[in-house]
Amino acid sequence: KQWNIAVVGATGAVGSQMIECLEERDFPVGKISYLASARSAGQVLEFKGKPVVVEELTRNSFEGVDIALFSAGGDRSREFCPAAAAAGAVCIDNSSAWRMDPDVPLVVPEVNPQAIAGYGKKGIIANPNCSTIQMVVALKPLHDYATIRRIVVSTYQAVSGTGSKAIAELDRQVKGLLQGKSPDVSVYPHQIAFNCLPQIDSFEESGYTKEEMKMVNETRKIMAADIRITATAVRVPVFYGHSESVNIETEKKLTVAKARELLKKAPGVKLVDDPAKGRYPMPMDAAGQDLTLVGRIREDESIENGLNLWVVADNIRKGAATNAVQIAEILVGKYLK
Ligand code: A2P
Ligand code: 11C
Repeated sequence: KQWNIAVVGATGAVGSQMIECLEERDFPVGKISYLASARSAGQVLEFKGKPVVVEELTRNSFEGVDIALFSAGGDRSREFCPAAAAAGAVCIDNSSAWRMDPDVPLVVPEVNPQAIAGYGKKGIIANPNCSTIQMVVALKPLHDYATIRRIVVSTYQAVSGTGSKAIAELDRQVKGLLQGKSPDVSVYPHQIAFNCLPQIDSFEESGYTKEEMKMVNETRKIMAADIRITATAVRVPVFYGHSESVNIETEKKLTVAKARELLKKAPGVKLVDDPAKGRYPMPMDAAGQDLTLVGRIREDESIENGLNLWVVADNIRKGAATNAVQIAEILVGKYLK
């Protein structure tokens, strides 16, 4: 059977990767529609070599659509997911709009595929934040074995997480600065080229950013409601690939050797941990593929049962588009008729 798919935000950084993932993974697509803002309507893109004209997103865009992949920002998801669901489409939403809704499953296929079963309540399944996805892919096998009690995570996040305007801004700033020009700063509050910004998204009253609190709340919803977790999220001048320094405290002792053994066979994970040979995960290796790379595994000698890890993945692929398409694959394989 083939399925009619709508890609909402088809012209964006994540939307265009969703299209590529559908092609690469040979998803059984019947009709495909590309939706974006009025600015892009009429633009011609392709699907498997055939032209597809971009249409303006409206409430009437979802007639006959089986699955709508949303990545056009939270406001569009809030406004249009209910219309798409009412028209009979299942929405897989990459924005943060619906993630914490108790009637919306928040899914990472390697971690909690069973949650997809609850898709019918609102007709919406949420794709977690990119920094959450790669962290729980790496931690789930360790949690199953040793029960993680506490996580301390610091992120090093690529500009592609912000979207195509931020990719262009880093590119422009680097080129301009190398020519001695003063940089234009528009997407981020400060220059991002040759700099690090300890702010991703806006600040909450607590002093944490929204990005940091997404990691806290989403991890609890996906993996374990009672896990203690604290996060610091930092934007770095990298185009593709988020990196994370993750410290965990476990209930049961977890040695480096055991962690490596568990991660070697974990779904979606590639162990890259040979420090003597200078091998460890780097964003330039993670970019363009779908696995979460894990390395630099060391015991945290400051506590009884602690481990440090370095976790890297392509934020646009596994952190967004691939995860959404994997959810769609399970949905059509197991749930949709
Ligand atoms: P458009 O290209 O027409 O602006 P990115 O995350 O790379 O910035 O991409 C955002 C995506 O969301 C783009 O496809 C963009 O379309 C789409 N988008 C932004 N605003 C709207 C809107 N008001 N209605 C529909 N799509 C939108
Ligand atoms: C970033 N993680 O790297 C963000 C992007 O909630 O889906 C994704 C924001 C989200 O900037």
